[in-house]
Amino acid sequence: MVKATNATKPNHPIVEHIYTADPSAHVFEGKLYIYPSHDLDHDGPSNDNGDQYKMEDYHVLSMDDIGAPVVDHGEVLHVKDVPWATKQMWAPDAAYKNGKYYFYFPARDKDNIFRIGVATADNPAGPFTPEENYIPGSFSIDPAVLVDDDNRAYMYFGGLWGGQLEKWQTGSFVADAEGPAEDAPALGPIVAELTDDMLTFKSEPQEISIVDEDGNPLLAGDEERRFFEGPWVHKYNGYYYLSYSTGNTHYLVYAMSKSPTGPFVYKGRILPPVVGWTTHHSIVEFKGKWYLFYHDSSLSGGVNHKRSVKYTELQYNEDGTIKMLDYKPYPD
Ligand code: FUB
Repeated sequence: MVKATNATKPNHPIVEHIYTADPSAHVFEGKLYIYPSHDLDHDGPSNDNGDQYKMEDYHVLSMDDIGAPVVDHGEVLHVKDVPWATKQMWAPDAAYKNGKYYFYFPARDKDNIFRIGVATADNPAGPFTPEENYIPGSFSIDPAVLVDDDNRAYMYFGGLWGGQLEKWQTGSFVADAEGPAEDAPALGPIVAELTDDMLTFKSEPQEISIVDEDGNPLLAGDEERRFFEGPWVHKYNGYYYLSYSTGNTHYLVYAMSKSPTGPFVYKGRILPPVVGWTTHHSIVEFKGKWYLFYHDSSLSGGVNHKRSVKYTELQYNEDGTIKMLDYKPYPD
């Protein structure tokens, strides 16, 4: 199904015929492509493990220009077509390298453990053909891939609580592992360089350190600043910007580094809490302007697992820091 909506406006849902979340936006072939989660419209209960996020498939959306109608390219991958996956197709991302498009997605494997898979296509709208197995050595959720200017590619991933990051502190999955004590360094997101074929990790995944202006690691009890989920890395004026959600305190925040693997220095907030529990975003440059793609639950009247993708322009201060945005769930 290919469906076009009416023109879009900043801070309004970009589509209303399905619920969408976790938007990863990229410019491919001169257009904006958005790779979101596809939230199921169900009325089941919610819990802290995220069982309400029962997604089964992915759609790809595109816009010829900011404000143009959105094309829904239809279902591009379904869990039933992924040999290793069983459920919960959460926040995805896509990348382009060497003439091919790569779609990265987390899902639970047959042991109920979140892993990250990859699927490929010859064009950005898919459909995508999954690899037989998940990426060896992958774990947790929320993959985001940066193909750097030197053509090296890095995957950033990880998420606490339902995203299982706490359970991998020893390097293996420990089902009953808890997070660090409040006065211990917080868990950071994970980075792994991808192999040239973009299908496996070139190096052992490593934890990213996020520090304050004095170089001290953010602590696990610092819940308004520490990493929770949804890492995204973009580049601007020679700096790498790592932005992420603080989860249970509901902010989008960011940190900066001169290196793609950090350490990153915490800088501040990008977006205040939105309607709904989760907040998840991407940042993209298109035709000389910068945009934040994000989601909220305004269209569903606040149902956490029925979210809608929106976008708004993002601006920098002269020193390279990001101007914090206002948020209005129901703008004019
Ligand atoms: O969409 C399911 C999960 O909710 C994502 O993986 C998280 O980042 C949060 O947005």
